[in-house]
Amino acid sequence: MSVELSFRDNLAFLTLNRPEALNALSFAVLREISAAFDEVKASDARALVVCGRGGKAFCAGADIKELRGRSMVAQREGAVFGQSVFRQLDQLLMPSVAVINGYAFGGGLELALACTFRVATPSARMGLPEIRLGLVPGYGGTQRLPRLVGPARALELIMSGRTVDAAEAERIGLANRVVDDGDPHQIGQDFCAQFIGYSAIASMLARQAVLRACDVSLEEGLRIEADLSTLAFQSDDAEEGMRAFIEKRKPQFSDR
Ligand code: CO8
Repeated sequence: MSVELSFRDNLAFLTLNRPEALNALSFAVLREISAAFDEVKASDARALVVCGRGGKAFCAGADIKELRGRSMVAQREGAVFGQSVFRQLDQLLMPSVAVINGYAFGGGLELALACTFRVATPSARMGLPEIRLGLVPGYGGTQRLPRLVGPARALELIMSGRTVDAAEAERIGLANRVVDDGDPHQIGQDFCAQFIGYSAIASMLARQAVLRACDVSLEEGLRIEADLSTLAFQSDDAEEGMRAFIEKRKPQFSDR
């Protein structure tokens, strides 16, 4: 198996395990990732950590050896398939965090872009180098990168194919944070610790509101926010959170 899925302490860990090819995304690997996302969706994990085994790469992108010599129809189907797999991350009720140590190129960076958060170690190197292969990103990079870093920066990175190091990634908002090297699972777990203790309902509704912010007008977005924040008030967790504040104690959230 080129994809390992494990569960620990309320978290799911998806680990790309094809280090001999720098965890490159063959179509077989993409199918395994898709099945793993389905399993995560059906679990009671509160967050998903995505990382790569081998220490050298998170993921070096789509499997270039497999992409050559295919028909245009097959390439388009491949792009749509890869997009649909990464889209599964948006549809999870829980947030996801990519732990990027080493290379995250092409489809590998697109996988990280589809996660809710990105944490980089100092060895992280990121980019969309497709232009250097005469290609264009096909797994969501042209759409998610500008939403994250703005259209001018995204265009520069996509049209030059240049590599961004960890410090620059953090500065331009591509990475949420740079942390010391270490075990990727532990890094992911430490990052998730800041939000997994809160109500899963409030967390899900807040994430949905922000995810939709980029796709709709401000007016529509404010309507969505009013609806989702009103919905949050209906939860037992909201009642518990406000009561605990007044009673000066720590809230006990139940995800109801
Ligand atoms: N695909 C297939 N194999 C790869 C890939 C890849 N993306 N990246 C690395 N490998 C393999 C190498 O071929 C090599 O295998 P072997 O030993 O059998 O030759 C092994 O991994 C180790 O790689 P290197 O020897 O190259 O390691 P280096 O440390 O010298 O270099 C790099 C590391 C800089 C990361 C280098 O491997 C590299 O540049 N890789 C390619 C990065 C890249 O261009 N990624 C973008 C790919 S295109 C894409 O992602 C989207 C295409 C559009 C999708 C549309 C869908 C239909």
